[in-house]
Parts: sequence; C-alpha cells; structure tokens
Amino acid sequence: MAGTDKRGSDGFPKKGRIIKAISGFYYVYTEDELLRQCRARGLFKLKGLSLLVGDYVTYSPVGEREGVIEEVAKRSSVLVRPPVANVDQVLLVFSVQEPAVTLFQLDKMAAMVERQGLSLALVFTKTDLPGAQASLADLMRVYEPLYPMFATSVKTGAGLDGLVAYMAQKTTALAGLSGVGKSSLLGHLVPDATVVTGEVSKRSQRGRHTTRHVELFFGCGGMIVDTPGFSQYSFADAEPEDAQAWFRELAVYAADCEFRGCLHESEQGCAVRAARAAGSLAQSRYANYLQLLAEIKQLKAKRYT
Ligand SMILES: Nc1nc2c(ncn2[C@@H]2O[C@H](COP(=O)(O)OP(=O)(O)OP(=O)(O)O)[C@@H](O)[C@H]2O)c(=O)[nH]1
Ligand SMILES: [Mg+2]
Ligand SMILES: [Zn+2]
Repeated sequence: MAGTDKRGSDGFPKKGRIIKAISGFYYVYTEDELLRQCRARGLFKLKGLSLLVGDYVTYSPVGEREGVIEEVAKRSSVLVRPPVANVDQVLLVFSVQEPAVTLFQLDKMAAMVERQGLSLALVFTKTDLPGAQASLADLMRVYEPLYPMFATSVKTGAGLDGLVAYMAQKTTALAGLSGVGKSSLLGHLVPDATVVTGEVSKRSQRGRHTTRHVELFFGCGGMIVDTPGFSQYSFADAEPEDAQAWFRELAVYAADCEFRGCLHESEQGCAVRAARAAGSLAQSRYANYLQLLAEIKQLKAKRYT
C-alpha cells in the first residue's frame, strides 16, 4: 500500500538532505528531487542524537510526500550558530556603508569562523553607495592577502558573477549583522527562492521583517543558507592562548615568537610585536586581536566566579 510503505519501491531506504526543520518536521530534499516532510525515528531522541539542517539522511518513504528519517551520515562540519551541518564555507557579509563595517566586528566574526574550522570569504556589499569605493580600498589593503574577497552591489550587479562562481558545488553559509544585505544578495543569487528582505522604513523602524528560521536554498550550482543568530556565537568557553590561531597572519608571526606561552601583548622581543612595528602586520588586526583576547580573558575569569 503506497500510503503505508516503509521502504521505497525497490525495498531500500532512500537518501536525501534536510533543507529545513520546523516544529519537529524535517524537510528532506530527496534523490528523486522531491521535498518530503519527515519525522525522525524515535531512536534518534533515545540515543540523544540530533538532526540538523544540512544533514545527509536515509529515510523510508511514507506515501507520496512524507517519510521517516532512519539514519544520518557522518558530518563533514557543523556550524554552531545557527546549527547547520556539512557547510563547506562561510561568507561573511558586511556593508561598506549603511551601516559602515566595523573592523573589530569583522575580525571577531572571522575569528568565530576560524575557530569552527570552516573556510571563509568576505563579501562587502552596497558598493554603489557614496564613499564606498574609498572604504573598499582600505579594506582590500588589509583583507585581500588573507581571504577571498568580493565587493558587491545588488543595485549595479557588481561582483555577483564572482560570487556565483565561488559558490558553485558548495554548501555556503551567509552570515552577517542585520541590515548588511544578506537577504538582498540571496534574492539576486537565487531569484526564485522566497527570501525575506528587510526594508528599513524612512519614517519608522517598525514593521521590519528579518530572517528567522534556518533553511538551505538551491542556488549558484550549490546550496546556500542564511544564518540568523550567527552573531550570537560566543567565546565564553574559549581559551586566551587559542585566539592567536584565529588571526591567520598573526599566527604565522606567532610561530616565530620564542617566548613560550606568549600572548603577544607587551613582551619585549616578541615576534608578533616586531611584525607589528615593522608594518607587516596591520595595526587594526593586531589591535583587534588584543581586544578579542581581553574579551576572552574576561569571559574566562567569569567561568571561575
Ligand atoms: N544601496 C544598496 N542597498 C542595499 C544593497 N543590498 C541591500 N541593500 C539594502 O539594505 C537593507 C537591508 O538589506 P537586507 O537584505 O534585508 O539585509 P539582511 O542582511 O538580510 O538583514 P537581516 O535579515 O535583518 O539580517 C535593505 O533596505 C536593502 O534594500 C546594495 O547592494 N546597495
Ligand atoms: Mg535577511
Ligand atoms: Zn609573542
């Protein structure tokens, strides 16, 4: 009976990928290109296993459009906040203007991604706005040697082709603070997806729609996920001595530092400070490393009080 079959017509469980999860239902995009509303086998809960958006699963079909998830494949990565499995790369999105990018915010978010071991590219949006080109030149000096970097505008179309190529065949998470233009980008990269864009009203800030649940979209020959909540990622469980590794060029100089356990703050003869003094390490990057380090130390002190 089609309505109660536990298996596919060939008798074997089928494969798919969870692209969204809403109130206990997992929406599985299947090999035969259907979206099935699935429940998880009770076993998952019993074993304390969770299912995540992005998971590759095996399911038993139930009827035409439903199913039961039987197994989950080993994950290649887990983005912590929001939880998404099997992300290949994170695009950190910042607007050059309105609002102007804050370098500490940028370096901190880059550190979040580095800490999670995911690869990272930077997208600078709204390059059509007045003053954007000058800010962009400053940003390029610091970040072009470190990360793939895209300068985009959904108004002029600048930079969009490069992004599309970068995202082909990958699962890409888009992260950035509210209002930087993530949904607008998605709307251009994935025109037929329903993406909510927040228009900041000139008269009031009310009635603004922002992205809430986590969902994978098909687009650019890969899959894309908007990541509400990413900026709430916390360093509360981080160790101060780990922070240097999340500033990749600083980590290279740190490897030459001969002081054991050096945090590269103020020590005479520290190789990182020498690189800073010689101008090979950007002033903003070093300052932001120190600021993040201070935050992490404070958070750590709180763990013991
Ligand atoms: N001038 C200009 N404005 C843009 C561009 N991209 C987005 N905007 C505007 O910026 C505002 C915010 O864009 P969204 O796409 O909603 O931003 P978001 O990052 O998705 O915001 P949240 O969903 O709140 O996280 C909207 O008013 C957009 O029209 C751009 O390339 N140029
Ligand atoms: Mg949005
Ligand atoms: Zn040092």
